[in-house]
Amino acid sequence: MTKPWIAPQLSRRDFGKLVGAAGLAFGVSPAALRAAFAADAVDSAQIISGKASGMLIHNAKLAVMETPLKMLREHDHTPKEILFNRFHYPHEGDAAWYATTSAPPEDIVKNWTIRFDGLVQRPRTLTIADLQARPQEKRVSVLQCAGNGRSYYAAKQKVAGGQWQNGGLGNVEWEGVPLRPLLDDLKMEPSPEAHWLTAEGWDQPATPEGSDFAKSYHLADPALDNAILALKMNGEPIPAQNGGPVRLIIPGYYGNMNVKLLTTLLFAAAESPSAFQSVGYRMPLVPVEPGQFEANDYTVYNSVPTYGHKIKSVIFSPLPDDGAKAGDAEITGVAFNDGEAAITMVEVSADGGKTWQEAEIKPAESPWAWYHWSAKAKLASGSNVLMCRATDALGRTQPMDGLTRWNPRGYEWNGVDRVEITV
Ligand SMILES: Nc1nc2c(c(=O)[nH]1)N[C@H]1C(S)=C(S)[C@@H](COP(=O)(O)O)O[C@H]1N2
Ligand SMILES: [Mo]
Repeated sequence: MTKPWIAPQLSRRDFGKLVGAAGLAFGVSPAALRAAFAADAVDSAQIISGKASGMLIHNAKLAVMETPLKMLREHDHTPKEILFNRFHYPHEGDAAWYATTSAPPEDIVKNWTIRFDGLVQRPRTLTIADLQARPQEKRVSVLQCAGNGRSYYAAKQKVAGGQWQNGGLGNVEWEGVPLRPLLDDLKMEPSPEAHWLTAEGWDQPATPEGSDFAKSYHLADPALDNAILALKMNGEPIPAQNGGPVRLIIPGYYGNMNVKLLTTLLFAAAESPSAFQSVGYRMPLVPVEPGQFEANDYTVYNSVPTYGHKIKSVIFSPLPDDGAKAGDAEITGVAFNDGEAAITMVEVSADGGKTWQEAEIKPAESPWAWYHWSAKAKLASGSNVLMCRATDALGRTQPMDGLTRWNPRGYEWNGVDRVEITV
C-alpha cells in the first residue's frame, strides 16, 4: 500500500534521524521516544504522548498497554487517555506520528484515502471529506483485545504474548458512516465470486516477509449491518493511536477485527492470506490441550477467527487494595457480550462459589455496550473470594473454569472472574 504523504519510503536505518524529526513535529520529545523504545521500564505517558501515567505496559516498543481496573471503573465511556492500546509494529520511523492521543496531523487527514477495490467492476477511492459528507451514526461498543485475560491461562500452561489481565478493554462511543449503505451507494459492481471483504490498515511490516495488518469479514455476516467507518471516538476525531483518521468498527467484535488507520477495503473470493487473518487471532474449532496443537498449526480449516466477544463479566469493586472492611459490602462490575442477545443475569458469589445470588443489572446503552451490575454481600474477616458469572438471553454463559478454553495463542479468556480480597 502506498503512503503518498511520505516520500521516499523511510528505511529502518533512518530511524535515529526520524525519531528526532517526527517527535519534534508532533510534540513528543525525542528523549521520551528514545526512552520508550529503549526499555520496558518506562511510564505509559512517555510511550504515547497524552496517555495517562500508570497504565500496565506489556510491550513498550509496540506501545501495548492495558488499563488498571482502578482507572477503568471511573468512567462509563473510557477516555482516550486510559483506553488500552495495541499495535503490531513499532511506532518508530514513519509510524512515530501515531504515538499520540491527539488527532492525526492535518496534512495526514487531508491526504488520507480509502481505496475500495478487489473483485469489483469499478474501484473507488474516497477521502475523509467524502466520508464526513455522509450521514453519521453512533455505536457504543466495548472494544476488547482478543488476548485480554491471557495471563490467566498460565494456570494450565503459560501462553506466549502480552500477559494481559482484565484491563485490555474499554467502553467506547464511536461515530461514523454506516458501511453497507456506503458500499451500495458506491455502485462498484462486485463480481459474484466476491464473498469476503478485507480491511487493511496503514501500518506496515518492517520486513517484506511480514504481513500487512489485514482482517476479513464474510459479506453475509450480519455483524456488518452494524459496522461503521468511524471518524470520531467519544465525540472527538479518533486519536491517531486508536486508528484515526478512520477506523472500521464492527460493534461487539474483538479488537483485532476493528482495523485502525483504515486505507483499503477489498472485495475478495477468500479470506486474506495475511498472517493476522489466516494464522493469528483464531480459535481452534475443537477444544485443545497444551502440546496437542501449536501456535503455528492454525489454518483456515481447523480454526475460526476471533469474531464476537464471548460473554464475560469483570469485578470492578472491591479490588484487593481498596481497603474493604468486614461486614456489608457492595460488589460491582460490568458484563458484555457480542450484542446478539441481552445479558439477562449476573450471578455473584462472595464465598468462592459455594453460594450465589443474582446481581441487579442496569440497562445497557446499546446492545454492544457494557452493562453495570451490583450485588450486596457480607465480607468476613480474613480471605474472601468474589466471583461473577454472566448469562444472556440465548443461554450463553461463562465457563466456571476458563482453563477449559485454553488455546495456544491465549485468546478469548472468559472464565468466571475471581478476585481474592483480605479484610
Ligand atoms: N491497523 C491496525 N489496526 C489494528 C491493529 C494493528 O496492529 N494495526 N491491532 C488490532 C488489535 S489486536 C487491537 S486489540 C485493537 C486495539 O485498539 P486500540 O489500540 O484502539 O485499543 O486494534 C486492532 N486494530
Ligand atoms: Mo488485540
